[in-house]
Amino acid sequence: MKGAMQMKQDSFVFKTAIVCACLCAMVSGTVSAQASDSKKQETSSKSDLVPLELELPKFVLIGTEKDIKSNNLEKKRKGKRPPFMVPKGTVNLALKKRVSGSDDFPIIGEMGYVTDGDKEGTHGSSVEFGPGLQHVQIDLEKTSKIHAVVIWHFFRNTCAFKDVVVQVCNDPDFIKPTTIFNNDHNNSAGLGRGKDKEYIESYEGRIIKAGGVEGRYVRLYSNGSTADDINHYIEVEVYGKPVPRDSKQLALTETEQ
Ligand SMILES: [Ca+2]
Ligand SMILES: [Ca+2]
Repeated sequence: MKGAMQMKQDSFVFKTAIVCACLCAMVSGTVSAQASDSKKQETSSKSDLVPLELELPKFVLIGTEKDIKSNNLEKKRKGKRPPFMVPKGTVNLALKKRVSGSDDFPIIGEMGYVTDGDKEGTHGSSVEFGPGLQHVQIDLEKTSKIHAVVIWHFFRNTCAFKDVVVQVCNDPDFIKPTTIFNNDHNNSAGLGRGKDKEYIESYEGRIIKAGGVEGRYVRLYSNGSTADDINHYIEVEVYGKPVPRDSKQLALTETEQ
């Protein structure tokens, strides 16, 4: 009788062990499948990235390169600019789009120069706004997922612009903007203290990382440069993709591509 009881207990222990082993295998299988899926997603999202291709204007520098004195200037880059990766299909959404700003009457040039596609550093290619904090604002016309903003302020002589703040917002009044760049280290512009560095202007333009932030409007501030008090803009490009609002718009976007 005692032997039969022992056998019954042994059999129960054995069955329990099998059930546990099966459950463990299932859980482990699920976990490894999830890990594999996430690895696949990571690999596929990385393979969807391509280097941002920019059409650069001709190099131009009037006079000689000068030393700039600023306690917030970044170190000079050595070698070529590393590739900036963006998702495939990313385009310049700012081209020919409407520009407004803090000063409707520029000293030289017109608002439209900011997005007219002319990036050359030749005389007459930049729009110039007066002293003090000024901004320009580009209306992309649709809420867009933005990956990079590229700025050419002025590169005919060596200079770095002050209080450069770049923001993205879905509201034209920028009530709750997302700031993607801010080199106003002492908050003189009153938009918050920025951690980014001032940089020397170049014909290569400055690529600002936007990280896929969504918005329809892009606003760029500046407050003169190390050369003078004028706020120059040669061109601004905004790289991204419109955000499809519904399947109809998605289909339309795909057809357009
Ligand atoms: Ca232009
Ligand atoms: Ca400042």
